[in-house]
Amino acid sequence: MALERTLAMIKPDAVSRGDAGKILARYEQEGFAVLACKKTLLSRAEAEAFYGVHRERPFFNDLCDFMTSGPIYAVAMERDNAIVHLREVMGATNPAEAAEGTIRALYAENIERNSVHGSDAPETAAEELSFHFAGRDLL
Ligand code: FUP
Repeated sequence: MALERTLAMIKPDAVSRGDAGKILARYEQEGFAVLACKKTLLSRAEAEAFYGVHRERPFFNDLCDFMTSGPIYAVAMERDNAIVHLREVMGATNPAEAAEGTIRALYAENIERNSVHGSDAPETAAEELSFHFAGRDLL
């Protein structure tokens, strides 16, 4: 399987608890190479744009409040089968349904404060990587 790139975010709940390093270490253990990593605070407009696909959903406003409540880590990563593998390591959106040992089972507080994001398909991975990083940043 060819190398693939994906975009991870470590969300404000995990960053504020001091869990970002542990989550990054897990990604490295899983064979991901970190191409770029930055700590950043999303503006309201950036959060709304990033989650634009969910604009009509009832949780959209709360989600944008949460995602702008503190710094996040945006992480560009590379691995064989990166997109699917990251989603497996993350676990289900709702931590109550996340498999044992997944990041959301280990760290997430609830379906909103669920610690991590990972791109869900090649098209979104490309969009989300370029949302956070210029091509020259990916080393
Ligand atoms: P995921 O791809 O697992 O991050 O999940 P979704 O794209 O379905 O949802 C994006 C984010 O919206 C989730 F990470 C958290 C938030 N969300 C809620 O707060 N409530 C919901 O019922 C569903 C999603």
